Amino acid sequence: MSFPKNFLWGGALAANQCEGAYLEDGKGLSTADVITGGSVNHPRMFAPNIKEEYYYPSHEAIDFYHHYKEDIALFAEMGFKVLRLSINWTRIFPNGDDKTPNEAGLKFYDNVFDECHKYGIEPLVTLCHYEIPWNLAVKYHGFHNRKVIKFFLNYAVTCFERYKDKVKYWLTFNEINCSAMPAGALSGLALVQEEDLKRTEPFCLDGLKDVPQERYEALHNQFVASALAVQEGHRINPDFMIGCMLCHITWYPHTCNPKDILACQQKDHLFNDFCGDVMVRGAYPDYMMPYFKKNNIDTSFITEGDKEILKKGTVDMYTFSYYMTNCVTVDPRVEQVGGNLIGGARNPYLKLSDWGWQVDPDGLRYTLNLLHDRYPNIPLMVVENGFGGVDKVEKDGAIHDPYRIDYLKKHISAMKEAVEEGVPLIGYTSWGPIDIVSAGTGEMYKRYGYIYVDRHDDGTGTFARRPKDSFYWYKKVIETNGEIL
Ligand code: BGP
Repeated sequence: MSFPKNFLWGGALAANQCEGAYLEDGKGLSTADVITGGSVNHPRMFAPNIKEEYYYPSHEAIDFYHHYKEDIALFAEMGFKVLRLSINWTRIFPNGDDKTPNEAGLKFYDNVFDECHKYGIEPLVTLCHYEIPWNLAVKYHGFHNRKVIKFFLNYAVTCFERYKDKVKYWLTFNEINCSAMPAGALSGLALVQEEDLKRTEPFCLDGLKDVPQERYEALHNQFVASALAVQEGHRINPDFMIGCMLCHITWYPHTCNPKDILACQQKDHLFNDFCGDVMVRGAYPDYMMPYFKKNNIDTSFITEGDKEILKKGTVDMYTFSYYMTNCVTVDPRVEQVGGNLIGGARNPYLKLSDWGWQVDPDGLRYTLNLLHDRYPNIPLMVVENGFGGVDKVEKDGAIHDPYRIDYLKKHISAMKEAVEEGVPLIGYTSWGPIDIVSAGTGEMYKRYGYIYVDRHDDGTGTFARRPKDSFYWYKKVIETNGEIL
């Protein structure tokens, strides 16, 4: 057994990390557009009063908005079967609460999808990837306000109707489970408080006040918005495959101390299982109620009507990002490491990437089996995975990236083993097939691509594209359906 014949090989992008053209053709300001660039040592900042002296990576990004034809042609050359990208809500509804959509924005994505189909590439579209219209954050306090459910639904239905014959695969919210954590600030669903909006100087994302009651209410409203969108999507085109998307951080107990095991199970419940259970099984899981009670979260926001909506709006597939694993321990002396938005205890068996993430291909095989055991009735898709590293352009223009090939090879091989073990995996879109802005640090310096982009953190560069060694390697992988790695 090997990868299924129609396996969806491809790559994944997010609008605010690649498009640029941040106010072009009627686009409105999004939450991502008011976040500055940073680095591994300098956190990104909220700087809503746009000023010349600050650098906002989303404003130009890699200018996919004007280069999409060239980029999609390169993806086609690699043999992509699928391209995951997000629609920027503010291209369609610049303020989020507008009465009518912006035709120029709708047209842009028509063009992008047509270009994909020209090469037989199936688009996989995320409706909300770490950004919402800034106006919704300011005027309504983002998803904390139930009115935003209506605005999201209006946006989703507008997209479903417009692209019903061009897009079959949809995801509602990117890494929705990050909104369950205080770190959800970056998710663009940031619950910026009124006092923060009055600040004239940039302020750190991590510095946002965390109000757990509001955080869980906002997450709940996203669940309801997603479930309603799933129902509407199926009404508009019964062939749609609509998925949830989670940031799956697989946790291991640091030791076999039962206290570590219990702490690990709780972490898993709160971070990984909770959102998946609501979206796949259609109800809040039992373990959340005692947690809410213990943490003084009033759950009266979960109305009977909402429960019905959640039950009727379960997803057709479970998709997730996988970059690394972390450990959990009750022992405060154990060294901590960073990770994708959330860190954990150091695993002595794993090596760290340049950005301090623990590289763990076997963990992907384990995770796929874990998820299939938990949700046996729906297919899985890995919609993000990849290696953020530093690339060097040689004098002759070549870019040798054996570290990236090594990472991807091992992870694809782990997926293959999981498929052989019976996991219904239908696709793989590696993260950032072309270099894009990093979400965590806002850098271009951290690169994931098979295609190099001449763009740098000081805003210089020609935007020229150039294949790296991994480009030719991934082409072969797709050509042989994962047989030659
Ligand atoms: C995920 C996000 C992506 C992305 C990726 C890599 O959490 O969905 O948007 O960027 O992580 O993270 P980074 O860009 O910080 O390296």
